[in-house]
Amino acid sequence: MESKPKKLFTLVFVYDDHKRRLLLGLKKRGFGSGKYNGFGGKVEANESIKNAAIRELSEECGLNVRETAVELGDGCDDNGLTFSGINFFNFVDNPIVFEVHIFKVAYSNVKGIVTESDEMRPQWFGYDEIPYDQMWPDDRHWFPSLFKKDVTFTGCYVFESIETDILLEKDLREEKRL
Ligand code: 6U4
Repeated sequence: MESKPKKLFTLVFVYDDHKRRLLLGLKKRGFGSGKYNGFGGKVEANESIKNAAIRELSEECGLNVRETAVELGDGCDDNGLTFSGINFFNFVDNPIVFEVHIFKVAYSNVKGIVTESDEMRPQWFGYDEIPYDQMWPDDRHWFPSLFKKDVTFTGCYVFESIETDILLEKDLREEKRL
């Protein structure tokens, strides 16, 4: 996998500890359509990964990260965004590995109204009602790490093909958050 070139993506999860719920979006078109996921997409040329994450969150569900967070903590930056981990997705029949940088942000730290976009239909799910059967098969493997406050993670997943979601290999490492 290391020898394949990598393409950068972002993925942002909005969580609400007060109501114990997570905002997911049903992908309406393109890659991963019909699945629930966080909000994200490709990092554009000359764009930082973090700015791409903030842009995609806004474009896909109408929520905007504040310049200064209302509630700090959980390893977040000044604007409330917490880096959670990186997943590498290697599709055996695809020459490029997806490198997905994952962030989370508390609902109290974003502004705007949750709004459906051309790409995503947002929906809240209780922490105990995550719809894993309608998500990428790797998600149930690394989601527990996403919810832990004191770790970041690195995941490596091998899929049979870019056309199917058959997962062949999975590996997850957690690191203590510094
Ligand atoms: P366009 O159509 O150009 O706007 P864009 O929104 O830039 O697309 P898109 O939708 O193709 O990019 O991004 C795919 C999203 O799916 C990224 O956030 C990464 C994420 N993703 C890809 N494979 C995944 C997997 N196996 N598990 C997962 N997320 C995955 O949880």
